[in-house]
Amino acid sequence: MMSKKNTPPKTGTEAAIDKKLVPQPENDKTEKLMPHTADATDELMTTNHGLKINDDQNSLKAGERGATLLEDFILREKITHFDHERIPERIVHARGSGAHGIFKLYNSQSAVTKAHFLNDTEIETPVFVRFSTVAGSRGSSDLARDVRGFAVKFYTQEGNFDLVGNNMPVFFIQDAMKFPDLIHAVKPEPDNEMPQAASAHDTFWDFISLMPESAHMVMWAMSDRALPRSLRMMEGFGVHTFRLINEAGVACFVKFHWKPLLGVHSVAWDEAQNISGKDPDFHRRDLWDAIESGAFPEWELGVQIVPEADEFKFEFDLLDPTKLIPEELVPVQRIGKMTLNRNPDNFFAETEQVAFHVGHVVPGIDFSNDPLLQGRLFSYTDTQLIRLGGPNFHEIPINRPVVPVHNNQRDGHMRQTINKGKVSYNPNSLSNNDPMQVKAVDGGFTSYAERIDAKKIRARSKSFFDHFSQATLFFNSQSEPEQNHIIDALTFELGKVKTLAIRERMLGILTQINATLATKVAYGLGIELPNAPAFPVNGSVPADGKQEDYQSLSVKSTLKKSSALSMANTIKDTIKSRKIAILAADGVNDASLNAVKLALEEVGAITEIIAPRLGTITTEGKTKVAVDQSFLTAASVLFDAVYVPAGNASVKAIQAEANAIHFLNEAYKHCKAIAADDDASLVISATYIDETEAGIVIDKDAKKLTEKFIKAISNHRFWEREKPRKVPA
Ligand code: HDD
Repeated sequence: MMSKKNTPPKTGTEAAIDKKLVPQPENDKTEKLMPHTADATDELMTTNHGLKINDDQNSLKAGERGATLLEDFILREKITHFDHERIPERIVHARGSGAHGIFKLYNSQSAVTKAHFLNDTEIETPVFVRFSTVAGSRGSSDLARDVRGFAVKFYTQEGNFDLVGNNMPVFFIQDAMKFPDLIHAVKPEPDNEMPQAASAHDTFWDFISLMPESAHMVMWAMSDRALPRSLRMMEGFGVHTFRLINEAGVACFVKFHWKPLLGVHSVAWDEAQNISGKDPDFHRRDLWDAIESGAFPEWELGVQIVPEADEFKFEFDLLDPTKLIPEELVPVQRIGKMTLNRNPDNFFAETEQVAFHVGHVVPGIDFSNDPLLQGRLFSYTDTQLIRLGGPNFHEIPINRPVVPVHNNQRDGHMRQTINKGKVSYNPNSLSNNDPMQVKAVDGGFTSYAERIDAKKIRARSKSFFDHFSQATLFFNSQSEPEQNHIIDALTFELGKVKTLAIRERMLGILTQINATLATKVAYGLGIELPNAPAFPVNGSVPADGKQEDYQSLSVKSTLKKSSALSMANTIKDTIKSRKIAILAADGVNDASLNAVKLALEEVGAITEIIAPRLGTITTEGKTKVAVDQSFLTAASVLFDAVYVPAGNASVKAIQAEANAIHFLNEAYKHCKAIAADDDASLVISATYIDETEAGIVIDKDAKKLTEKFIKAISNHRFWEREKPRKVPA
């Protein structure tokens, strides 16, 4: 019998059919459309041209100790390919993590849109999602204070629909004309390329202090939303107002939302900075591990629908991307669920090469005139041309729609499709006009026939001039700890700014948002609070600029608070996939360890045993238990909660271990749930932990302890403990 090694190598298509394809195929047709994965298991090594390789260890030399020969085409092919392995990173959102999944609709939205995937509840639409930070390079830390990108590609039966959003519902600027300026300002400064992945520097705040329209977004970016606990615990927003169009051609406005089923949670700033050192891949790892372990992340897709007739009924302009529609005014209807259930096979091929574009829409979804959105409609294809090297990036497997593509576009760099026949134009008679354009009734895309009758003008609508009312609404809607975090973040960021005039100008903006906020930041910076400047701020108008572009209207939001804006009001009913550290050593009490460990795991939490050294620990009952991490490799910032079980020898060893005491103190400082068996309270007494405070659970009874501990972990954090700031660590 011929061995597998002797069979000819499989074609790409055959190899692909052996494996799950990208995105997961639903039938033979889609499978054939995406025959691009390769699995080398049990395969022979060849050059890129199919020649079997005999020696992959040595280059071809003139004698054993001689020079390498130019003739060595195998070496040259390998090195040349290696030399070209990198492509330019994304100009923004360079650092990202991706995952595959599916989207399933709850109930038909045919009343408002004709998009098939939002009409038919039977359809499971494959998706690929890429989360990202904005400012940092590809190798930067996940835990930078930053906006997170939340880009979803729906592979629908009518073509790809990309919802390219962020984890914040508004943006810094109102017009795409200012995007390069914003990004130049936030990126590392061009003379010394510092700081990496941080907005805490002069150029960012210089720009922001001159752009009052960014006030609302700055509140979000300085809030804990910029420090997510996990990508799985972030909201997502389409940001702009889009349009939905139904079968009858009736349009309405829509804002898209993603609501995470695990709730919206963040980490503390001190913690974020620590995580950046201990595990810069914290978010990427968390997403990967959750999917590998079957704890699939889920979000509900929400829509806020505004009939066209209501376009002017709000205090703000629906086209202004620095404004959100408060959920109190227009509730978010949850219409379907996205589940991420498969990690990419290859980071480069999928996560790095995926190309999103706000202009990828399907019939039933259309744009509004938001000037930021309009500029984005140009930018995304343009950026792929340089990044992915030419006009055929749509042929890269991750970017291919799951439906066939036919048109008269031809050739270009790295063309994959082999188009048959002579005809590449339309109209034609030689090929019966194929491929034929499609009538709207048969699914052909038609743009919404919005009536436009206007003069060409470079200007901004006065309805965009209210820059502060929603910034104030956001700040006022936060809980007290959340407000304190915003004050601390601004004090930190502006504290890193060297130019006094920039700090002062920013304080001028803060006074327009909230007097207490401005006073507290001014105090932290040790400078006098300036009198609130009336915009235009001195020096903010370019020599040839138009004064009115920089004015701000003084508008007060009628709504005083919006509860959806505060993470304090998020769901707190689960500890699924939360990471709990158990600090133990030889002599740990079996019952005290096992009862709590099992109970936590039963409700979906992940436990890890941290001990003085790796290997195993021996329990009081002489059982050997595997250690997951030592105090050298573990850090409290990588966990959600800590438990110290009983057992005389174990308790003594933990109490004597400086790193264990630091671990507990740090978890306490970061306001996490901490539990200890009553018989382990010796350990607690060696720390700064105040046993009487919220989130500290000490009990002899394992059952009672677990009940209280689980409740405490699901609360996420006890920010009220932060105030006294007793922990110097
Ligand atoms: Fe953008 C990438 C989100 C404004 C130009 N943007 C990019 C990504 C996300 C967003 C999530 C990463 C996609 C991925 O994972 O590959 N961008 C936004 C949001 C915006 C926004 C929510 C405002 C509401 N962007 C914006 C403007 C412009 C761009 C105004 C230009 C006029 N964005 C780009 C880009 C990027 C990009 C340069 C870089 C890489 C890419 O597109 O594919 O074209």
